[in-house]
Amino acid sequence: MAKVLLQDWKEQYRDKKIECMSRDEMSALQSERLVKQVKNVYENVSFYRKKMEELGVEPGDIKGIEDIHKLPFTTKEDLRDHYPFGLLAVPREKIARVQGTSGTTGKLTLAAYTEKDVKTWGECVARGLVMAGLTSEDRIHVCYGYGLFTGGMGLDLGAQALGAMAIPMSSGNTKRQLMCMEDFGATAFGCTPSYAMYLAEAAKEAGIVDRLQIKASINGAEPWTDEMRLKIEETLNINTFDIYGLCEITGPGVAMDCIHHKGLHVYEDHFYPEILNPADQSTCADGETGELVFTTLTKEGMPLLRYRTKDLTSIYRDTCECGRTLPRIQKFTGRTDDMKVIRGVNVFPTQVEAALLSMGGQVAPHYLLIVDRENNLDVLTVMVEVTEEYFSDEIRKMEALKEKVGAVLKQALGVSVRVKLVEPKTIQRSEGKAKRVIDNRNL
Ligand code: DLL
Repeated sequence: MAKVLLQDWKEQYRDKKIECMSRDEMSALQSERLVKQVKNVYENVSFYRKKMEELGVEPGDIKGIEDIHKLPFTTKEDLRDHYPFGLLAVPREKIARVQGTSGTTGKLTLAAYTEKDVKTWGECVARGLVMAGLTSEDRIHVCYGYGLFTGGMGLDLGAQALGAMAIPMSSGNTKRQLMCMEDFGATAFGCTPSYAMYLAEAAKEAGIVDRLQIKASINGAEPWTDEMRLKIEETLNINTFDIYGLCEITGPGVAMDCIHHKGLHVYEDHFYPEILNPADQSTCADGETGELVFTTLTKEGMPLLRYRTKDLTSIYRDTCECGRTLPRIQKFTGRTDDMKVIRGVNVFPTQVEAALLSMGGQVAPHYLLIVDRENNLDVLTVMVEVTEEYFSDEIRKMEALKEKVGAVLKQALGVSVRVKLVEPKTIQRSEGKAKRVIDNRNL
């Protein structure tokens, strides 16, 4: 535990040439890579040849990155339709690794990587680890799950590329996690932010925070707010960093934020980002929220053109205070599919999180949204945990707190909610991605 203050931070770069490249040079590099990639998928992936033919586009029409809008989109449904290996651009024996993600229903989404893709993946994660101030001397405790999910393997590959020590804990068994963290002298850890919060609370409760040597945590795989970041940082006295990725593009290591926390730097030399209006797919201006769409510029195994992530964010391209010119996508507000429309109002779980954390410690950042339909009307119930400190048997006190939470949430969401206060530690903790919404409406 050794949080470094911004004024004492010494910025380091894994690949300064790329990370601080001028816009013109980056565009030239992206153009060269895109032209090559389009030719590759046209020749080797029948799905893309067909899609391009339907649009009347030939590889020769793509002369540079500015022509990207002429290319077809790819959706998760396309991946499902061609599951498991229908979108490969290389013979199957060239695939060195598959990873996946399990949706809540149906088949999983599978992604395939060649040996070179795996190397690029590790290199991109290592860029982020260096951004978090880590070096080959660090010991990185990985409590993302190992398996088809990319979290465990991704952080592990990054640690390997950096030459750091990887501690492959995988998820689960919090007591054992904390014991190993302490015994092995881990200096950094990676897991979902909800689990990081849980681990932090457990470490505090066990009275071991001072004995840990952790200085940074690398958290991602689900949306979280700045308020949650500050809470984890404060509890463990560390710096935390937001890491983003998806298995279709590469796992963690598509983007990560630096100490300035002004958005996540996208490794756009490999993954070209566009922000598009979800309604008509027109390009959003910088700073305007839309759907994040990626084209993989260097991927060999399963390259994707204009992949619709369904993640909502905005982008800024000015140079960051850390010196990087890599564009910054903002903390995610949610996904087009985890947004709930309650009586016509768009509601994201992260809005609830930010509002609860603004209440000065009366309630914990553990919550669950339950959506029902009663008499043809949407009803949103928010289950909220009261902290040990504020929990009371006095009904009057709890009623007053409930009213206060209701007012704060109504103000934040623009829609009234039913609040259900629950005792500390009653909302189920997740060791992976937290489930924040239950929608019973059968929409
Ligand atoms: O969640 C990869 C990952 C693992 C990222 C570990 C970071 C750390 P998937 O299982 O394919 O891959 O899920 C991808 O998770 O489209 C987002 O909706 C969400 N997501 C990932 N990182 C973040 C983040 C991994 N930092 C989906 N903030 C993505 C918000 C995130 N959402």
